[in-house]
Amino acid sequence: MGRKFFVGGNWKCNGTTEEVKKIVSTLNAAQVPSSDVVEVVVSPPFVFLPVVKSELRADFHVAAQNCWVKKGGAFTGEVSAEMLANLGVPWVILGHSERRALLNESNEFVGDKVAYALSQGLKVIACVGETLEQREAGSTMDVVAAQTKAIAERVSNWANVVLAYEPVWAIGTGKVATPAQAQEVHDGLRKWLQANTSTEVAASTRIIYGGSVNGANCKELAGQPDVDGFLVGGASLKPEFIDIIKAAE
Ligand code: G2H
Repeated sequence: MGRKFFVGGNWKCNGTTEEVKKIVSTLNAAQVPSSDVVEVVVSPPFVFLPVVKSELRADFHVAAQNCWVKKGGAFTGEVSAEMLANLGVPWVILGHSERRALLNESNEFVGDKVAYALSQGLKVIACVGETLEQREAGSTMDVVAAQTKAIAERVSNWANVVLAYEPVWAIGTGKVATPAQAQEVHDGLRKWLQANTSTEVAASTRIIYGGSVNGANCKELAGQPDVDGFLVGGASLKPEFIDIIKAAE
């Protein structure tokens, strides 16, 4: 089964209204492959979701960068999956390593969030990835498998899940994984899905790479058989994001 290339732009905690509008107008003017070839999703901070959603071209979509783990209520400062669905936000990024590390989000908590967001009709970009210490200790596959297992134990339908492999040592560091390093883990994740979910899920689930992807390194990474797209941070705030979208071709 063909997996449509997926390019996500994670704007993280950046931007003013003016800056956000400027990025949107650059995206709107860009000549990119058709939505039959590439799925493009940008993820502004919560407060900018409505303006980006209303001004962004119709063939690109938006994602939130997080949502609460269960139904909304007395959870000060949180944003619920129901609210995102109500706003017509189709996607949410969950389990980003910055949240796992800085906000102590455990594998189980991330798994619960993924399951709840899916139950509310959202599509999920679920992030996994090892630290440098874990890589050097030879435990990369064990780490990403445990992170994926916590999701798989709570989710039976993977149709609305994109798995993002983001090695922590490559995030925002300019130190991108080599194409071979990315392919090795993506292949390992697909084999894990094959063994622990189903042949169909393993064949159809997009596994995208994130961590210092830019206009110069995207093409070679995109050429790897199990790299089905990217989750882009820093470069998604710049015009070179267009070049990364074009790596789908
Ligand atoms: C990884 C990535 C986007 P960057 O966090 O999710 O960020 O491309 O800046 O490394």
